[in-house]
Amino acid sequence: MTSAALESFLAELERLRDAAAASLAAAVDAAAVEQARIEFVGARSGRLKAVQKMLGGIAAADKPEAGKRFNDVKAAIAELFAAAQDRTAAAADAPGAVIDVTLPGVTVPLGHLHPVTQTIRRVQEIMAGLGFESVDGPEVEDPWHNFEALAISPEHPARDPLDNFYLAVARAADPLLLRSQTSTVQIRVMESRRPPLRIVSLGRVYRPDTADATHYPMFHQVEGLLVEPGTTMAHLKSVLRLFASSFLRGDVRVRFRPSFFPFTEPSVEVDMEWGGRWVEMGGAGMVDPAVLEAVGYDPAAVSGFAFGLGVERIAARRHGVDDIRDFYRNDVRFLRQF
Ligand code: FA5
Repeated sequence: MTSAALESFLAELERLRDAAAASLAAAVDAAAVEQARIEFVGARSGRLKAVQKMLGGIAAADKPEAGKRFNDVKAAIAELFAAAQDRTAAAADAPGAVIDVTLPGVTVPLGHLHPVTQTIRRVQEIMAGLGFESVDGPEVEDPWHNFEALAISPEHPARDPLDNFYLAVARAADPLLLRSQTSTVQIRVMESRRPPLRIVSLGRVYRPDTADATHYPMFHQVEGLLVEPGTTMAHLKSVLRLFASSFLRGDVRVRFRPSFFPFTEPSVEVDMEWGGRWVEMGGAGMVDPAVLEAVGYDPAAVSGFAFGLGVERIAARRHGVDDIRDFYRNDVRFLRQF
């Protein structure tokens, strides 16, 4: 059992340590630190010395414990002193010091926007010039906006759980998923507005694709939608060609190849020629009348076009990057180049 003498010795040690810490924390200059030094660790009448004297009254069996605790507190106080001395010395340097304005400054390294973000902003800027307003949509979607309103039927393979990130938190009767395409935003905008419409939406989409030079499981798309009376494929091609020429800086040719998307009719794959090579950039087509009906528009009165391009793909094309995984490796030597 701990003896009463040891207990009061340890309590005294603790009080001493706390008092020294408080006193040093309050010391604003070297003189105050020196005063605290004399009070606590002064060789003749310091408080530490007084506590040390109490050691004599401690039973022999308790001595090792008492001695160890004494040394610990002594070391802790010494550390507090060193820190307070450094602090007050640094402060002393500051206010009175003469500032030499001719010394070279310290350069603060500045970062910049990620190339994918730069691409998104550039696309928004170009499309704004063509009258397209930029809008956002949620990344967590319901099957209505990701599939049904886009005429993707329940048995369509695009809905397969192996091709989508369904969320485990959702209820079976009420599933949710990370959107697999930005075409969801077409529906959200058409549900809440009346034509005429010209919007672009740029954002993240998710697919369980294996990463390779042209695929990543999280990537970005640019969705474009125009709904106005009398819209034709010629308008679609002109807009894409104007966009491509501005974005890739040159007279870029655009080619359509017949394709299929459940929500456009006719549907095309969009290729762009750049540096003598044709590259697939995305899909497009005339908004299917079934989609116009699903959002309450009259397909007899309005028509529209839509397109969806891969942001990483167009960024890679623009900058001569041949592996889109480089955008996400976080290697600053690569990112610094943009
Ligand atoms: C679509 O996603 C359609 N929503 C496009 C569309 C919009 C068609 C409007 C008609 C009207 P697709 O699955 O082909 O289509 O993807 C479009 C583009 O996204 C591709 O051409 C490619 O550039 C890019 N892309 C697709 N998967 C990946 C991936 N895993 N990583 C990076 N980019 C991808």
